[in-house]
Amino acid sequence: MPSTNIEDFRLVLSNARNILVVSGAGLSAASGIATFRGQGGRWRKYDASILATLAAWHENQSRVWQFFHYRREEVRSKRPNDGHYALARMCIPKWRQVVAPNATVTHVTQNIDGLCLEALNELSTTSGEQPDGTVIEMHGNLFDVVCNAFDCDYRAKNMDYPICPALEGTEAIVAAGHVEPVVRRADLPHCPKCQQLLRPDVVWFGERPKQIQRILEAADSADLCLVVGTSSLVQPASKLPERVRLNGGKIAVFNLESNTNHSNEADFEFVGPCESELSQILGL
Ligand code: BJW
Ligand code: ZN
Repeated sequence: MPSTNIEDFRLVLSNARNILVVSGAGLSAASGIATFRGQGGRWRKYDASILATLAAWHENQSRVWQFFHYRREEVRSKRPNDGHYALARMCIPKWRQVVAPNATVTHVTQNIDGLCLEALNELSTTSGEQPDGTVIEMHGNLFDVVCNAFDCDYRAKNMDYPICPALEGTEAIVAAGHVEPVVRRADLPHCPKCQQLLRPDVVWFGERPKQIQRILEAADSADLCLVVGTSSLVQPASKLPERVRLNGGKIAVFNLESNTNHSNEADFEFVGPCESELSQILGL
């Protein structure tokens, strides 16, 4: 059985040399962003996980762009919560030194909402301290686009609202009970360099996660892994704690529910909303 003893956890934390944080949708739940596999994990009548595939993209680019347009609009008004800030403090020397003085921190998030980086940038600006920890968005970012053409290297941050005029209002049409609009390919976002279709720069099933080599290296050198708000059903993120454990490291799970994939192999398990648990248990 994993321990729930906060003092024992803090001792492990204070002695850690390399900390790997693996976070998922539960971290952003308190910011008002639906998790993938929980309630609200559907868009219109579609399962979000089914849409997160290359097959869905090839089948209906209009639908996938409408889905991303909707999520870009949803997320732009959302703010980081206390869970994001607690983890961001782990990446800023003046806070981390209090709880884990000798540790490096690599925060690998599966979330594409940008809130982990937003919290880190905000705390860095307000405290005037440079982060020394790293946040890696392994499944990409909602506001990044990449050219769909195999021979074009265009890739950019795109905060436009709407990303193209034809997507504006598509959600309202469906919400009003009308059939799903079909946006013509020519009216979807296009590459300014080669005029081919753009796609969201996110990682769908079957695709290679971003910065995977760096992530695996961080896992191999970690002696403590915090697994936060993820169902741990999706590889390779779900395999990272196991990697840490095989190297003799400890695992601490923070989740609203017990018995997630990693509960059995965890050394510590803190069941509850991570937006309050993290700051309390980390002491940040
Ligand atoms: C709270 C809380 C609160 C709620 N406080 N907790 C068989 C066939 C085909 C493929 C495979 C196969 N077997 C394995 C694969 C590989 C596949 C995979 O894992 N499939 C499984 C589903 C079977 N993986 C891939 O294809 C990945 N690529 C890959 O493996 O490449 C090969 C490779 C590996 C290594 C090196 C080189 C190459 C890519 C996976 C891409 C996943 N993409 C998505 C979509 C992103 C874009 C988009 O958003 O549209 O990423 S899917 C979706 O799931 C999204 C999420 O990041 C990801 C994980 O979900 P997450 O975060 O865990 O959310 P939930 O909803 O599942 O869980 C929420 C949790 O929070 C719950 O536990 C709650 O209890 C908790 N919670 N509120 C604390 N307040
Ligand atoms: Zn292009």
